[in-house]
Amino acid sequence: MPMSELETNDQGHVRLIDLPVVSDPRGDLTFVEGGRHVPFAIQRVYYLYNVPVDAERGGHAHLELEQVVFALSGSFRLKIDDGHQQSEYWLRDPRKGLYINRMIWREMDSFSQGAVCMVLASKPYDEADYIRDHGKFTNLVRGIS
Ligand code: T46
Repeated sequence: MPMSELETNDQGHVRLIDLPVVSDPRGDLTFVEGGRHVPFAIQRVYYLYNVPVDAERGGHAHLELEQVVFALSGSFRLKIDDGHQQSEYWLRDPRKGLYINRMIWREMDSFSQGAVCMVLASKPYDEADYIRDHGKFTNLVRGIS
């Protein structure tokens, strides 16, 4: 995949990313390289598992962080808000990730039993990068201080 298709630093941007898959009689293998399949150098990987089916996660935006979210196993819903429009994505294919740029509000729910969510992140963990108040997020996106 050419890098030019992946340069997405504009604010307010989500999109699905397809990863390669190598299949043979032993099963499927999918791989991901930072700067090639995702539009940033990967500095952190984390995963969510043992998530109760009625749990809600997320509920915040990031000032600078870019991420790509995958359902490695099972499925869940990602609700996206760019401050102007809302959309939702059901992730259930380990070859497909949702790229989430900075300044995007995200909420996650409807985890299936045994779902595993893996996230590739552009920066180390930093609580100061989180916006956890939806009103503050909307004001920032709309340029209201
Ligand atoms: C996001 C969604 C998809 C760490 O210490 N290091 C880490 O790298 C992360 C991600 C979290 N933490 C700590 C911070 C909290 O004390 O783990 C605790 C739970 O984190 P949080 O409530 O933010 O988890 P989620 O699932 O609501 O959100 C996470 C990410 O934080 C967030 O960036 O986009 O997954």
